[in-house]
Amino acid sequence: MNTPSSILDAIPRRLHLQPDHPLTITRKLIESRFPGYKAHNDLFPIVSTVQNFDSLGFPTDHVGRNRTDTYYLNKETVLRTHTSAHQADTFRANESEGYLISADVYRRDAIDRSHYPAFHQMEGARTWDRAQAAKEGKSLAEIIWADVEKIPKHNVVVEDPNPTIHAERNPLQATHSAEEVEAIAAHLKRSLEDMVITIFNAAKSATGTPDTSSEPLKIRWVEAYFPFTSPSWELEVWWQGEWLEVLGSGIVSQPILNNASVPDRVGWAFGLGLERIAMLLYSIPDIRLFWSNDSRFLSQFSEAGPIKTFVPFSKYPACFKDVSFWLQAKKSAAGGAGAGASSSNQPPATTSSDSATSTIVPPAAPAPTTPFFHENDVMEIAREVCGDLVEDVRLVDEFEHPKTGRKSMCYRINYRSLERTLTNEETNELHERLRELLVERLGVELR
Ligand code: FA5
Ligand code: MG
Repeated sequence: MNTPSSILDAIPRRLHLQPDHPLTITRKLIESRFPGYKAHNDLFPIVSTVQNFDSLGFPTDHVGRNRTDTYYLNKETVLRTHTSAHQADTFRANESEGYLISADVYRRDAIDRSHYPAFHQMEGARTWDRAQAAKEGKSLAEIIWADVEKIPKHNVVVEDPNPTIHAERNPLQATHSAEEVEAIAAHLKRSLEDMVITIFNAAKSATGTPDTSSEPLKIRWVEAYFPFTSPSWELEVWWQGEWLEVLGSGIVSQPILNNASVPDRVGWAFGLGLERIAMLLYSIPDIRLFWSNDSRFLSQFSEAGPIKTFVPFSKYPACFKDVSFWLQAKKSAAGGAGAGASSSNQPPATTSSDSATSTIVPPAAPAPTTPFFHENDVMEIAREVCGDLVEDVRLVDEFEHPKTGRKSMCYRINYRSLERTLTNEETNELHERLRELLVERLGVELR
């Protein structure tokens, strides 16, 4: 069990179901772009490691399974780290050609304006039946292309420089033809582009400014990797001067469908961050706001009225403090995971690589004598000490002593409340407590 009470307290909140909450409004707006897809919004967040990992083909040594990344309740039970945990069961139920699953998910993760340890995802999937196509005397690709035509067209230029299939980086599955995958990919991409463009247009009309004054929408598809799709892609949106990853997606691994007793079905799936989309829709600047009970936040959203851009109540001053420490002992050749087991196939200049499920290369297992250090443990301690008073934690310096081989890290903690001005005394106290806990829990030596 590595799940703190602050995380357990988030479980009953069910923000995506709260009337007039921005996540509810965002969810409903997205759902409206997927007519005929069966929506599941009430699936229980505690799942087995089989559901969260094994059913999706995660290798046994995948970093996503680590206690540094996932909240465990016991050895075989976790807080779901993604809505994909329900893929196998939902495919098995076989109730509809398309489905959507919106739910709270939990991860030990970075701390910044677009990352929170409890957040919400929406999963979507659409499959077609090979046997049905054969009965109709048509090819599967033909049927899918006809469905592609039913998705609203748009004229936004989308950056998509890579081929749909790439033999090494983004391979075709053995049982699929290139023709089928081109059709499924077109259906997936056009569906999701339509969704993002709908959100963007709603956001644009929400500001009340004429078209010419707002920035044009910039979106791009990048290659990705997931154990449960191939080929795979992520969709990124240009947001506040950076590429923001909003979703991962791909062609569903056929073994998942086979194991779910629907071997004739072929299709796509995606998983998006609901907060990320809501931030685009309302211009919400910080992910912590979604959890706020402050009426200055909540009163700004209504399901009945038109969408209106969020007006920040005054921005309170930030205060940053650094903490530097030596890692416990001499670094051995095996090294441990080090800071941020991030995926290696991300393009540069993305706000964040949301890699908990997509990391390809597991880090070398730490040698038994090497103390294990993972950045997420620093994040977790910062959350525990500061709650929502910490805005951002980032590594600002890292070096290895040339003689001793000891490693030193320096993290910058940015303190800011969303609701009031913090006093110096208060931040000093928080920072002092943070320093103490780093020593106590991680055995580091402060510098
Ligand atoms: C996944 O979770 C995959 N299950 C998505 C998927 C589904 C791929 C189906 C293929 C098929 P990823 O770890 O990248 O992928 O997370 C998906 C999205 O969740 C991200 O793009 C991002 O929008 C959001 N997200 C990830 N981590 C956080 C976080 N800590 N806080 C807020 N949003 C996050
Ligand atoms: Mg990702």
